[in-house]
Amino acid sequence: MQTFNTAQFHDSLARQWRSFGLQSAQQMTQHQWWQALSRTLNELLPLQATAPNTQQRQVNYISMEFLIGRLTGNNLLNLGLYQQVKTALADYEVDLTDLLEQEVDPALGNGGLGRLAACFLDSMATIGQSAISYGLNYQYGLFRQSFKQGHQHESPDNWLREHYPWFSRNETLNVHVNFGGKLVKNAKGVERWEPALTLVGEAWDLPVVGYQNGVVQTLRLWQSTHSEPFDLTLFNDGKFLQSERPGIEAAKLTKVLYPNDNHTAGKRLRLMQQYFQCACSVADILRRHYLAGHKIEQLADYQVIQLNDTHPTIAIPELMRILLDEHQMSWDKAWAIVNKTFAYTNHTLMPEALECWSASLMQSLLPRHFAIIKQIDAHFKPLVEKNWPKDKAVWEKLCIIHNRQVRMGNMCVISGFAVNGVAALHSDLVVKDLFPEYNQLWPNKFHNVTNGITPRRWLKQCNPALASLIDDSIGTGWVTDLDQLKKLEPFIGDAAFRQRYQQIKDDNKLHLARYVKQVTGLVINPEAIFDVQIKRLHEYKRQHLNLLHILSLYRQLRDNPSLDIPPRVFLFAAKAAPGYYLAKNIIYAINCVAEKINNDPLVNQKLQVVFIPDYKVSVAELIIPAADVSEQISTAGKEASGTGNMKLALNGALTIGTLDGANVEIAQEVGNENIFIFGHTVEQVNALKASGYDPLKWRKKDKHLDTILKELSSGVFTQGNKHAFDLMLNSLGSGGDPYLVLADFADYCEAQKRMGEHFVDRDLWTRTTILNTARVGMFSSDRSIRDYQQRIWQRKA
Ligand code: DL6
Repeated sequence: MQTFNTAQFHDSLARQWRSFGLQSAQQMTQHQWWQALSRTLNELLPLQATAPNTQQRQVNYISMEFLIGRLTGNNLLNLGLYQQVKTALADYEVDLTDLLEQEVDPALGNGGLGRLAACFLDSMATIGQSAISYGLNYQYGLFRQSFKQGHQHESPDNWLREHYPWFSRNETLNVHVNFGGKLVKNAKGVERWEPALTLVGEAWDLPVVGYQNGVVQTLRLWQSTHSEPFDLTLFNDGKFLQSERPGIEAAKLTKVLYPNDNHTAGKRLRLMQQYFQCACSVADILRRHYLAGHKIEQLADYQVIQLNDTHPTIAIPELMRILLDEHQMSWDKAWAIVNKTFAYTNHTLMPEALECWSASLMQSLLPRHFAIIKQIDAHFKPLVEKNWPKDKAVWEKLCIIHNRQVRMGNMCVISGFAVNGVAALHSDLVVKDLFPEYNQLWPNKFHNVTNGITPRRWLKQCNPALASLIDDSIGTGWVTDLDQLKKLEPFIGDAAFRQRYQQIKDDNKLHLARYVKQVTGLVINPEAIFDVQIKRLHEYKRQHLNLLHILSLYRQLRDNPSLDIPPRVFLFAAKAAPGYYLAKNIIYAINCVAEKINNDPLVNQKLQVVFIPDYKVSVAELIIPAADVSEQISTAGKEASGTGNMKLALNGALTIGTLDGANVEIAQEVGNENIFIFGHTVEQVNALKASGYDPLKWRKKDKHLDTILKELSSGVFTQGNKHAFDLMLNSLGSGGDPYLVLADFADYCEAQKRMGEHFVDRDLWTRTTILNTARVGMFSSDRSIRDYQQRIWQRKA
C-alpha cells in the first residue's frame, strides 16, 4: 500500500490551486478540486514498474480501444489511499464522493473489447505481469447519446483530453510515421519505400495502478501531429486556412474513435489510424528493447506482442519491414522472430466484423507493407500445397490476399504463434467453424482464455457496501483472489447475513431509481424486479426479443390487470452505431413501447420500461449493483463471451440467458438451478437453419406472438404510424429473422415466468443471488491473465 504523506499532499494541492491563479484552496470550483486532486495523486504515484521476471516475457498489449472509465476513484482505491484522502479533504470541507463525480468518463472504446482491455491492464499491474499497453489518444471518444422523441441522437464526446489531469506527455518518445508514396528500386534492384507523408506520434501516458502493491504501469496513447503543422510562407501570402492544413490533416488521424462494435466499415482513415498506432508502438517496443541492452535477434525472448483482435494486425508487416529493410535480415531470420513475437485474440465470429481491407487501398497507403504481405502469402503457399495438393479452394480460403482483399484474421493466424478465443464455446467455434484448416496445420497454436473482469472496479469500487459485507464475513483476500468468494457459501444459512445482503441490494436499487428519475424523469418502483439488459445495441444481442416479452406481459396485464405477477421494471441501456439503422429502430421501438406502458394506469403498477441514455462505464457502475436480473439473450453461437454477464452475476443478479459465450461457463459454475437458461443451443440453431428456418411458421403456430407482432405494426405505439418499426419487423419477417428471435420467443417467456415465480419467494431468491456472488470467482481478470501467462506468454524455445 502507498504511504500517505500528509504534508506532501497539502503542498502539492497548494501548487495546483496556485497554478489555477487562485489565492486559496477555498476558491476552487468542484471541477478544479477534482483536477487538483488528480494531479496531486499523479505527482505522488510511485515510479515502480513491475520488476522484469526472468521467466516471463514483457507483454505489449496493442488495442484500438481502452474503455478505462473514470480513473481518480479507481486509482485512489488501488493506491489504498481512499480513506486518508477523504479525511484530508474533509479539512477543506470538501466531500470526496461529490468531487469524484466531476470526472469525465473517458469513452475511448465501444464496448466489451475495450472494457476487457481496461480490466486486463488492472490485472496485469496487480498480479505483477510486466506490461505496457498501447492505444490511440482520441480527441472525441464514443459519441454521447440522448433521445429525441424516442430516437437516438448522437453528439460528439469532447472529453477535453488536453485538460485530463492523469496524462503525462513524454516529448522524447515522439515517433515519425510514413504513409503513401511508392517503392523505388536501387541499382541492385532492391526496393526502397519513398513515402509521401510523414506524421509524428506523440506519447501520452496514463498510469495503470496495481492494487496496493506499489506497481504503476503505462498505458501509452498515441496522438498524431505534424512536425511542421503551420506553413509561415502561406500565412504571409494571406492563405490562412491553407497555412494550417498540415496540422489539421495530421490531427484528423486521432480525432475520433470509430463508433462500430462487431462491425468494420473499411474506411481509409481507419486503416491510417491502425497503421499509425502500430508503427508508433512497434518503434517504442524496439526502443525499449534496445534500452534494456538487448539485441534485435533476442526480441522474442523478451517481448510478446498481444494483438487485441485484428485491428492492430498491420504491426506484423511493420515489424517485418523494420527487420528486412532497416536491419537487412534475411526473410527466414526475420520471419522466425515475428513468428515467435505475435499472439492474436479473436473476439468475434460475426462475418461483418472480420476485417478485410481493399488491396488497392492498402497498396496505395502502405506500398511496402503490401509487398511484404504478398511475400508472406508466397512463403506460406508451399505448406498449403503440401497438405492440400492442387486444392485451389483451400488455398483461396487460407491465403491472406484474395479477391483484391487483404484478410487480417488470416494474417494473424499465419504469422503469430498463438490464437485464442475468449470463452470455451467461442474458442471451440474459432477452431471448428472459422479456422479448421489452420488448426490442422498447427494444432498447438489454438487456445482458450475465458474473459474476466477486475474485482477492484466491478465489486470493490462500484458496490462498496457489498464489498464491506464480504470483508466482514470472509476477510479482504478476495480482492486479489476472487476464488475466495466461495467462502461465502456457508453464510447462506445465516439469516443476518442474508438480511444484510438483501438490504444492500435494496439500497442500490433506490440509488439507481434516483438516477433514473434524474435523467429520465420517470419514477420507478424500487420494490419491483430490476431486469436489466445493458450492452451495445445489436441484432444478435436481441434486445428486440426482450421487447417482445415485455409486450407479452403488457397484453396479459391489460387482459387481466389483477394478474398475479411480481412487479417488474425493465431497464435498457445501449448505444447503436450511428449508421446501424436497424439497431436504431429497435431503440425507437423500445422507447415508444416504454412511453405507452409507463403511461397506462392499468398496468404501470406492475410493469415499467426505461431506456437509460448514454450508457458508459460510470452508468454501468450504477446499474450493475442494483440489478436483480441479467439479460444475456444472444442467439447461441453469436456472443463470443460477454463480460457484463460476469459483472452482473458477481453483484448478485440472476442470469436469464442462452447457452452462448461465457454464459455456458457461468451456468457450470453457479449450477443450473441458479440460472435461467433457455433457447436453442448452437447445434439446434445450426440444424434449424440447415432445415430452412422460416419465421412465419413460428409466428403462425403462436397466436400470442402473432398478436404482439400485429400490434407493433398497428400504430398504437406511434400515434397511428404503422410503418414506424418496419426495419425491425421486416427483419423478423421477410428478412428471415437471422437471429432466430421468433424461434426462441416461447422458451424465453417460459424462462421469464420461472424467474418471476422464483422472485416471489424472497428468501429463496436471496439465497440464489448469494450463491451467484460466491461461485463466480473464476471470472476474475486476474485468472484470465494467469491463463495468458501459462498458455501463451511463456518464453518460446
Ligand atoms: O472479448 C471481449 C468482448 C466479448 O466479451 C464480446 O462477446 C464480443 O462481442 C466482443 N467483440 C468485439 C468484436 N469487435 N470487433 N472486432 O467487440 O469482445
